[in-house]
Amino acid sequence: MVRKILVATTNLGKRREILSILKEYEVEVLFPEEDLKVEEGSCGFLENAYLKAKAYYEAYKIPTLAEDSGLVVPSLEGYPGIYSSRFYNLEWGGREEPKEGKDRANINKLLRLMEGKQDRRAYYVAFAVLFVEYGGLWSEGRCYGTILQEPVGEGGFGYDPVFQPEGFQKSMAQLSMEEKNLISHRGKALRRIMQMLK
Ligand code: ITT
Repeated sequence: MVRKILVATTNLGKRREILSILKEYEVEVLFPEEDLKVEEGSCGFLENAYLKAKAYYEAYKIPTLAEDSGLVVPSLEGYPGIYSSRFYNLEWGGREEPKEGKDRANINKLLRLMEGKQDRRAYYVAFAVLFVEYGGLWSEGRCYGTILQEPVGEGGFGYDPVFQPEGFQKSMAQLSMEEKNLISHRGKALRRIMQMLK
């Protein structure tokens, strides 16, 4: 029986959401004391989630949950995709100075590249991996929506101010954390893993 889960992420926005998503399950959630430098692979989200979970599991020997996520925009050939966290610094599409922080620089670049695009559809995707001694579990969650013309709202993190989830007239950053977790890629992926664990 898994009673403790180490959540392997350095991203504080993810940490807050994962804590809240896992609240309804009978597991103690732990965070690592130090951040390990984990090299990303070349095969995409699932491989990256697996590599993070495995590295932390090997260091701490506690069942470890990691996720790799991002924003996929089909009219931008799938970018920012696996590069979502450092999109601003990617040569593809031109670099953006992180004067007001990385999240803002990522958003500025995205809005610049979306100028004049008719097709503003996008989706968030999260691949979650739970690594345990005798094997592992993985799941995928998605959240569909569109890219707004301007940032709105203060909640969430990352691209949330410019992402309008399907069925809402608000940006993801205008939803409460509970509302976001109900529909988010992360909420769906994590609840699936916890269902499988049961
Ligand atoms: P860890 O690897 O330590 O978990 P990270 O932020 O580098 O942290 P990822 O490589 O998975 O994690 O990158 C995810 C990026 O995708 C994140 O930094 C945001 O830019 C974006 N993203 C993912 N989920 C998001 C969400 O719910 N809201 C807004 N942006 C999100």
